[in-house]
Amino acid sequence: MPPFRLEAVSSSEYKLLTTATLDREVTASYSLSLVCVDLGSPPLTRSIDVEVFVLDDNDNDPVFVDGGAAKVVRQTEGNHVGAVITRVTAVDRDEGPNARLTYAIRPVRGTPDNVVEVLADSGDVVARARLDYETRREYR
Ligand SMILES: [Ca+2]
Ligand SMILES: [Ca+2]
Ligand SMILES: [Ca+2]
Repeated sequence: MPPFRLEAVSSSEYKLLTTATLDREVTASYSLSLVCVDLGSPPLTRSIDVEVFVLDDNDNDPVFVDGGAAKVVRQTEGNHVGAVITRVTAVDRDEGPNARLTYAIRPVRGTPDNVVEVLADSGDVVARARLDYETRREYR
C-alpha cells in the first residue's frame, strides 16, 4: 500500500496526505491514481494519475567500501615520488551533492608532514617524497 491517504477539506475538495515517513533510498517515487466517482446510476468515474517524487535528504554518511576502521599499507622504500601507494573508495547512498565525495588526509596525531597525499576526487594515495626505511618506518 502506498503511504498516502485522502482527507476531505470540504464536500468537493480533498487533500493528499502521507501516512508514513518517506525514504528516498527505499522508494524514490510513487505512481498513484486518484478516482472520482459520482452517485448516479450507473456511477460515472474520472481518474487522474499523480506522480510523487521523493526529494533526497542527506541522511546517509559515506561508507568506506573495504569496511574496516583502519587500513594498513606496506610500501617498499625507495618508491617513485607521485606513485600511487593505495586507493581508498567510499560510497554514499544519497544522490546528487549529498552523495558526492572528496577525500582528505587528517593525521591521527601530530601535524601532516606532506609525505603522503590523497587526491581529493579519486581517493588515490600518493607519495610526495621518497620513503626511507632507516629514517621513518610508520606514518599514521
Ligand atoms: Ca533515507
Ligand atoms: Ca550523504
Ligand atoms: Ca537520502
